[in-house]
Amino acid sequence: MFCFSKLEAVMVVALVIHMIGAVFAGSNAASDHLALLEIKARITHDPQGALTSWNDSLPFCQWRGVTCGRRHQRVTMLNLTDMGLVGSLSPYLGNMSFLGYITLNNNQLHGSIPPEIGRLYRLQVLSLYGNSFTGEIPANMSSWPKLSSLDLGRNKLSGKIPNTVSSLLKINKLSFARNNLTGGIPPCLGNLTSLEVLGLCCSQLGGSIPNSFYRLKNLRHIELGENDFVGAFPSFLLNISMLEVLSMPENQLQGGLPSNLCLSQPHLTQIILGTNQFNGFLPSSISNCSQLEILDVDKNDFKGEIAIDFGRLKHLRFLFFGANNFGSKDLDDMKVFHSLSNCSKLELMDLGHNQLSGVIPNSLGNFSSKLLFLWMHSNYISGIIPSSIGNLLGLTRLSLGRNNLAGMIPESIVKLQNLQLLIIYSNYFSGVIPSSIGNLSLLTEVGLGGNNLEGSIPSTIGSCKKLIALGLDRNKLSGSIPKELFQLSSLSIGLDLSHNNMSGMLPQEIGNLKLLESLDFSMNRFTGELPVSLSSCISLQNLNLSSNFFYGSMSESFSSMKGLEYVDLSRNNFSGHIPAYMQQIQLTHLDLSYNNFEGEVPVEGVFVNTNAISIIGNTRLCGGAPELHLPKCTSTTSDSKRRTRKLSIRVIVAISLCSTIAGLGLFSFVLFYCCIKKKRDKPSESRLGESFEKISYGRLFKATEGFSLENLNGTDEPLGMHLQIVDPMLLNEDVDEKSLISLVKIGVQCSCESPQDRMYIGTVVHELFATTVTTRS
Ligand SMILES: *[C@@H]1O[C@H](CO)[C@@H](O)[C@H](O)[C@H]1NC(C)=O
Ligand SMILES: *[C@@H]1O[C@H](CO)[C@@H](O)[C@H](O)[C@H]1NC(C)=O
Ligand SMILES: *[C@@H]1O[C@H](CO)[C@@H](O)[C@H](O)[C@H]1NC(C)=O
Ligand SMILES: *[C@@H]1O[C@H](CO)[C@@H](O)[C@H](O)[C@H]1NC(C)=O
Ligand SMILES: *[C@@H]1O[C@H](CO)[C@@H](O)[C@H](O)[C@H]1NC(C)=O
Ligand SMILES: *[C@@H]1O[C@H](CO)[C@@H](O)[C@H](O)[C@H]1NC(C)=O
Ligand SMILES: *[C@@H]1O[C@H](CO)[C@@H](O)[C@H](O)[C@H]1NC(C)=O
Ligand SMILES: *[C@@H]1O[C@H](CO)[C@@H](O)[C@H](O)[C@H]1NC(C)=O
Ligand SMILES: *[C@@H]1O[C@H](CO)[C@@H](O)[C@H](O)[C@H]1NC(C)=O
Ligand SMILES: *[C@@H]1O[C@H](CO)[C@@H](O)[C@H](O)[C@H]1NC(C)=O
Ligand SMILES: *[C@@H]1O[C@H](CO)[C@@H](O)[C@H](O)[C@H]1NC(C)=O
Ligand SMILES: *[C@H]1O[C@@H](CO)[C@H](O)[C@@H](O)[C@@H]1NC(C)=O
Repeated sequence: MFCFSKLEAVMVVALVIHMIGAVFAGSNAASDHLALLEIKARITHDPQGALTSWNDSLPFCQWRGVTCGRRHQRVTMLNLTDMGLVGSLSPYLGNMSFLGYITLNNNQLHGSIPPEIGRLYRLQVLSLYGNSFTGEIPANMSSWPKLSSLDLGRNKLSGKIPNTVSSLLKINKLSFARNNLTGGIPPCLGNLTSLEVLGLCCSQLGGSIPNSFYRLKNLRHIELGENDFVGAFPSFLLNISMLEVLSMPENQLQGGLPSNLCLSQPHLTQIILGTNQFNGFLPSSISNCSQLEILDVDKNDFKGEIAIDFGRLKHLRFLFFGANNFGSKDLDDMKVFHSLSNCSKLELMDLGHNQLSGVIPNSLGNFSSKLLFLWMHSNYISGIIPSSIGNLLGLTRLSLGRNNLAGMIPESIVKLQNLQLLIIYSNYFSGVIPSSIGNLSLLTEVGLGGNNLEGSIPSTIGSCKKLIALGLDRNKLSGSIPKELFQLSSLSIGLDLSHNNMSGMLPQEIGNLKLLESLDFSMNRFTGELPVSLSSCISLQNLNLSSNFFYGSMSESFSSMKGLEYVDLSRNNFSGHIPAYMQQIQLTHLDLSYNNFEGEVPVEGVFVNTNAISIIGNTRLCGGAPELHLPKCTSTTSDSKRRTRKLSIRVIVAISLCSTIAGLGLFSFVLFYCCIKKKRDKPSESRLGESFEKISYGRLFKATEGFSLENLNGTDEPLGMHLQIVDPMLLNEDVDEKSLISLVKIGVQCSCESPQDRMYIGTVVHELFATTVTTRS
């Protein structure tokens, strides 16, 4: 018989607990020491020397990033955040049984998360954000009864979210954002009733948002964007009164929004529902979200009057209503501006691509001077631009294209000294282009096409030294092109003067446009021979000179424009032979019709594809591909000799001219091979009008290949390889490359938990690049 006294019993129990503890974790100070050494051994690269202190000259409790408990020499905290460590994570980590906090954020740890970590039953915080862990989320979490924060965001984890996550009953913050997870949200997540922050954005989870979430009464942030979720707006969210951030953009959610949204959610600061399939009216109850800073419903199918009383949303900073069907033909939709005049913090406003009508009220000028972007293109707005627009001193981007606006371009825009983008194409503006446009020295993109503007182009335009795109097409402009325009060597995306009534000859200065990709002077009354200096426009991809009175033959030196893809010289009086170098250029379209070209049509290159070329209306051509059905060439030897002589004279003229223009030829070739090999998007009108694009973090993330710092810090690869930027100037200038790096670093710091960052990055990208960032193809 065993018979213990009370004291003995207590001692035995204590001993057993001690033994179990020791056996279970294999644990003592020595094993912690060993585990740390094993962790260090798996680090293959330590750029900051963060682990040099991990050596025998110091007790391990004093090693950098290691914290021990006061009473015992056991590791309680391991914090190796932002150290750039490369390597994998040792399973020995699971032996440090006193660990309460593990934060290894923003390193480059790869491989799987060792399941042994599941043994750390004292764990309260586990944060592995911003690494490259692969494999699945470790499933055995049931031994983490104290875990309050689990962040595995921005890794490369795949597979499903394990059901065992529902055993984390104390959890406040849970993020698996920015991984490659699939298989939907497990409904048992609804059992985590302590949850305050839930980040699941930017994976491929799919499925619907589980109803069990109605139990998450303590939620403050819920971020479910970019996951292909389907279904209706989750109505249980209306019962979560502490909610501050509601973010579900870029899914396939549909149906209407509940009419009582916001009524019991006084703390909401962000409602982000952009790029879904929501429809119906936007509930006016949103007026009750008086703390709102971000309201993003763009790219949905909302309709009708914007019946929100913005006067009560005094903290509003970003308002994104673009690409919906807002508007009511009868009501004056522009009265929304009256109620917006109290929003003194408003920075970005996008109402573009809707059905809004009405007249912009004079109270526009009472708007926040913080307003940076005013985007209202593609609506039915009529009337004039009130001159009070000159009060919006902060404005950098103004897009009113594709509306029914009329009257003169107000002189008061001269006050908008920060303006970079002025897009008002496809309206009914009349009068002259104000010469004060030259005072807006920061302008990068100007789109005035498709109006009734008349008079000549003011020579002051030459003061807009940062201009990269200028569209003055489809107006009634006359006179010749001011020489100052051709001093703008910044022009890169496009110069479009087509469909006007402009005249005169093209000056030699056109050769300054070395970065220009698209030049369209078609449908005017230009005349003369093409200046040989055109051959310096080596970035040209798109050249349209059709329907003018140009004459003369094609200079041999134009063969330097090797980037040409689309060439239209039709309906002029060009003569001479079709130059053979056109066979060598990778043209996709060549229109030489209705000119006076003569002689043999080449048979290689673009001339093989008779669908890509047009040569009709040139009566003296012969030969070419059989499909052209041209007469056989009967050229005599003397004829062809004469031809070569003529050509060689031209070549000599071209060469000597070239060398007088400061040896441009060689320079051109260098530039060509440095810059032009990078493939860029084709320029188009839409580029001008819609270059404001909110770039989601996800897209930027993909574009930068996960902001991969290892590549960005290295000097061997140019940045252009990671981010394809449509503005070539930026690729040529160190300053902007630096800005890009800092941008990308902001991106690295920014976590999914902050959609402001998502917006902010979109804005910054936009501010920096003026154009769009596209994913590398
Ligand atoms: C060991 O760590 C100490 C303290 O950081 C450091 O001064 C010393 O250089 C380290 N020794 C080695 C061999 O890395
Ligand atoms: C972890 O280290 C980082 C950087 O050294 C520091 O900013 C952060 O506050 C630390 N975290 C904890 C919980 O001590
Ligand atoms: C978790 O899994 C690992 C490996 O399978 C195992 O070593 C560990 O004991 C498990 N932990 C728990 C609490 O089940
Ligand atoms: C994500 O997972 C899918 C399969 O589930 C795979 O095809 C894809 O390559 C993964 N993407 C990344 C970026 O790991
Ligand atoms: C979640 O809680 C419900 C009861 O609310 C229970 O039936 C269910 O088993 C729980 N699920 C998990 C995975 O724990
Ligand atoms: C919201 O809460 C009320 C009462 O608290 C309840 O009647 C209602 O069903 C809840 N709605 C949802 C969608 O959970
Ligand atoms: C705002 O909430 C109050 C009650 O708190 C309600 O009477 C009012 O109608 C709401 N406003 C809107 C526009 O829904
Ligand atoms: C602006 O706010 C004031 C009080 O702060 C309020 O009286 C006024 O009605 C508001 N204006 C608009 C247009 O809502
Ligand atoms: C603009 O604000 C001024 C005072 O700040 C006010 O007098 C004027 O009526 C406002 N204009 C409009 C059109 O609201
Ligand atoms: C525009 O610039 C010119 C020359 O720089 C200057 O004389 C003129 O006053 C400016 N106009 C305005 C309205 O600022
Ligand atoms: C175009 O300009 C010419 C003079 O250069 C003028 O005779 C003609 O009327 C103009 N055409 C139009 C449509 O304005
Ligand atoms: C704990 O870690 C495992 C690997 O996960 C090792 O195999 C064990 O030897 C180690 N135990 C001790 C006491 O260090």
